[in-house]
Amino acid sequence: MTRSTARLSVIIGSIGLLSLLTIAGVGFTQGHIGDERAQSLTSCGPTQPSGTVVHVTLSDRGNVMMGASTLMMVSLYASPSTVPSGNVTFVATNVGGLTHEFLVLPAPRDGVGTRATGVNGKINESTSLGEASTSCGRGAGSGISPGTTSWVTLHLSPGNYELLCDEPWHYANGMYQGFTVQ
Ligand SMILES: [Cu+2]
Repeated sequence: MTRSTARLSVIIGSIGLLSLLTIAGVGFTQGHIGDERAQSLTSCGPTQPSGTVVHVTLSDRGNVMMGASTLMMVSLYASPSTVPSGNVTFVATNVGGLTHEFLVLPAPRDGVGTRATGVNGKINESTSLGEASTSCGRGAGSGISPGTTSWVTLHLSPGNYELLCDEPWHYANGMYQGFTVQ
């Protein structure tokens, strides 16, 4: 058993307890977060988006810290998920309560969701084609704050891609989606 496998086992063993804590946390804070979302969602976005526009929703429903790792309910939803080749403008809006990112990478050989996660909870971003990861602005940055939007335009060839968030442990908790360029 490798060190990372051992760590994964510990995490999986804790899911039952953490799920209960997460559900309790969501129930407690839901109303408050909802109010904040309504007030903080801004209208920032690209003024003249190039090519096909893909709207990406980044969301979460509370989280629980445990040592260096975090388990959470996070999701990434992009629509449409199939587009023609050429310029694609991704407009990513964070409707959750945590900071998120948005990255575009070629799909991994073994399929969407199969990337290895390092001990820091992040994937290897070296093949990233581009990202929208700033608050109310275009391109890379230090993350998309709750209630804000980031965007990026990429020229994509036909193929299979993976859209993901690489805040620590978000990918490992399912924050990715397959994306097809025809
Ligand atoms: Cu995220």
